[in-house]
Formats: sequence, structure tokens, C-alpha cells
Amino acid sequence: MRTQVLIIGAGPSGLLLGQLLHKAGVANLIVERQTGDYVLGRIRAGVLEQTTVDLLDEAGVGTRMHAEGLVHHGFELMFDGQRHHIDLSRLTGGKSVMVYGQTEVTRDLMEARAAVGEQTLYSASDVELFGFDGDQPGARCTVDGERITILCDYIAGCDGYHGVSRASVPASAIKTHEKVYPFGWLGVLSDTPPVSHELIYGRHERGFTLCSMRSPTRSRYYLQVPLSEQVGDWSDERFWNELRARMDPEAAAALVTGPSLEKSIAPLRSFVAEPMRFGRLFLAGDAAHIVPPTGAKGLNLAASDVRYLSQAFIEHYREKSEAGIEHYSARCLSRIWKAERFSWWFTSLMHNLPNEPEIDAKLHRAELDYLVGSDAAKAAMAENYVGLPV
Ligand code: RFL
Ligand code: PHB
Repeated sequence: MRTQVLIIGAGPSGLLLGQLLHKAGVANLIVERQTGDYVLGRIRAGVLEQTTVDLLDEAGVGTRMHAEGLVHHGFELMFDGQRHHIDLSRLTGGKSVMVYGQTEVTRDLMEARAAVGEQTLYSASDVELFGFDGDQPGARCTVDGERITILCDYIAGCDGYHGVSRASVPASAIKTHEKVYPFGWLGVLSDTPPVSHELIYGRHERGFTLCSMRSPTRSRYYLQVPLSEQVGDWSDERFWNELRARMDPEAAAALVTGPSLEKSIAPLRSFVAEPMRFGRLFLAGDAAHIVPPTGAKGLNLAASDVRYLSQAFIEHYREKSEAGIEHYSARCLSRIWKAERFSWWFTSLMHNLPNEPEIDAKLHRAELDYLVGSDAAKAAMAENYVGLPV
């Protein structure tokens, strides 16, 4: 088999890249380790920046998002039993974010890909990349028991944190930076109305809380838990009681509970791999970087990588220009490090560390107080939350 751009991974990065390349007439093939249903079963991101919304529109997959997504003009910070409104639109000159689940983005992209007849090889095992340091890159993989070879011009490694692409790069050619946080997020999805019409990020002596949503009838809640916790030890009742205990009295009284549809624990990490290009192999999305989810930046960073990468390939094929390819890594990393900084800052501000010295807790408390009392501080937070320019 032969294609122009071989994409490894059918998560949001790979599917969005495939759709943008298809629109520009660049041939592409996606190879995915899992089945399509498995990919759609992962409950992940919920908040899209305006530039991500714009890119999904450009890819021609925005119709359902605009019909069903919820435009949010602000969110709330909850601490010391009180909630404080962060008016994103007022603080950023009219910007907003879109609450629309990653599962739905992925479904829209999969359906669009099927509709235009572009090929995705699902359940592809033992993917092995070769030749990206020379002129004839490609991959071998096993599909339906048969070992196949795919030749291409370029490989886009969109295969997430645990993928094969980054792992295929010689250790001497890549530098990684990592911080693992000593806590995780226990998430619950439930068919219950959200406790508030806006997202609530809460700091509490029992731990961080996030009240999010997928629709007016479907909620997504998260609790900070120690890394040693097991999902099996969290009955729905225990989850709801703990959530209520971390809320302000008004929210606690308004909380509607119900059976969980999904419950899982995610670890939190900050991670960056540099550079993001190795000859004819390009990393994009979680394959190259991870942010802790507190700022809702992961999927949005994946989308901005894909914006730059699709532009680079399109310039190469249409205009015979290598400029986008040459600058891909530096362009991405400049935006990535700023989002890493914001996500680390917001995570540190809102979570309790085990055995945190009292002075640190007091300093965080003072920072929150300063933040909600200062328009300048709130504007800096809002500017990052809605997304820095691409
Ligand atoms: P993905 O989604 O991990 O997709 C990678 C795909 O590659 C496949 N794969 C392989 N395929 C072939 N061969 C191999 N050897 C392969 N190895 C892996 C995988 O099966 C998979 O299908 O990466 P991608 O596309 O870069 O997308 C990144 C996003 O998924 C991620 O950044 C976000 O989910 C992060 N995130 C959030 N981001 C936001 O922007 N806003 C949020 O509100 C937000 N909330 C979250 C989040 C992530 C979370 N978790 C669980 C990590 C909340 C949570 C709880
Ligand atoms: C989510 O709805 O899953 C979500 C929302 C905001 C975040 C992280 C996750 O910061």
C-alpha cells in the first residue's frame, strides 16, 4: 500500500488531520490499534477553545457541535464555601469556550471520514515505523492476521502518550521533560442535570473538585484522590457524598445525583517531548505532550498542532514550500510551553498536596483571594483559559 501521509492513531488528532488533508486533496491513511467503538468509549475532554471550534468548522465537522454544544461565557471558582464568577467574555473582549465532549468530536470526525470514503485500518497491531530518517518512510502492521507494509512520504505520529511513534525515535534525538503529580482525578459521568450552568473549579481542604457537563441533562464530575485509590472502592454513594462535602452549601443543596454511567481514575502529569519532528516523522497531540486536565488544554493543544501540521503538508504539496515543515516543531512548542505553564499553575493553585506545609496552603489561599479581587489577575487567567492565539 502507498499513501502521501500515513497517520498513526485515530484519536481526535489523527482524525482531524486526516479530514483537513482530505479537504486539501492530500492522500492519507490512518492506522489505529483499537476498534472504533473502543476509541468512542473513552470519556475525556469537555471544553473547546474558539480556535479549536474554528478548526473543526474548517474541517467541515461543526454542524452538530454548533447545534448541541454549549457556549460558556464564564466559569466559577469555589473556595472557602463561596463561589466567584470568572466572566471570560468581559475579561477577554468577548471570547468564550464551547462545552462539547471529545467523544462527540471524535464521532463527528469518524462519520465525516467514512462519508468521504477515506480509509482507516482499525485493530492494527504491532505497528512498526521505518525509514523516517531517510527518503522512504513507512510502517508495517498486522491487520486481520496479515502483515502489511504501507509506504508514504510522511508519518504523522498521532498515537497518544503510549503510542509507538515517539518510542520509535532514538533516545539520543529526543529530550523529554516530565512532572508527575502525587494525586489523580476520579471522574463520574451521569445522566443528571449539571449542578450549575457554568463549570465550577473548587479548592477544598478535602481536595479539588470540578463540576462539568456534557449537556443540560448529562454531568461530568471529578474529585482529586490520592494515587493509591482504586475505582472499585468508590461506590456511587461514596462519590456523591464526597463531592457534596467539598461544595459550597448552595451547590451541595442543588446537586442532583444518579447512577454513574462511567467511573475512572486518571493520573495527572506535565510532559513535553522536544523536538516534534524527526526527518519525515512528526509528533502531534498527546504523543508529544501531556498537560494536567485542570486548564482543559490537552485536546486544544492537539488541535493547534494539527492546524500547523496540516498547513505544513498542504504548503509542501501545493506550493512545494518546506517552510511549514521546517518550522513545525518550534511553532508548536512555543504554544505548548505556555499551555503547560498555565495548566501547571492552575493545578498547583487548586489542589492540596499530601502533607502540604501550612504556609503553602496559606499562600495558595492568598493567591485565590488576590485572583478574585483583581481584574488584572482574572484577565490573565481568562486569556489563557479561552486559549492563546494560534
Ligand atoms: P489520543 O486521544 O490518546 O489518541 C491516540 C490514538 O492512538 C491510538 N494508538 C495507536 N494506534 C496505532 N498504533 C499504535 N501503536 C497506537 N498506540 C496508540 C490510540 O488507541 C488512540 O486512539 O491522543 P490525541 O488524538 O492526541 O488526543 C489528545 C486528547 O485525547 C487529550 O489531550 C485530551 O483528552 C486531554 N483532556 C482534555 N483536553 C482538553 O482540551 N479539554 C479537557 O476538558 C480535557 N479533559 C482530558 C480531560 C484528558 C483526560 N484523561 C482521561 C487523560 C479529562 C481527562 C480525564
Ligand atoms: C470535562 O468536562 O471533562 C473537563 C472540563 C474542564 C476541565 C477538564 C475536564 O478543565
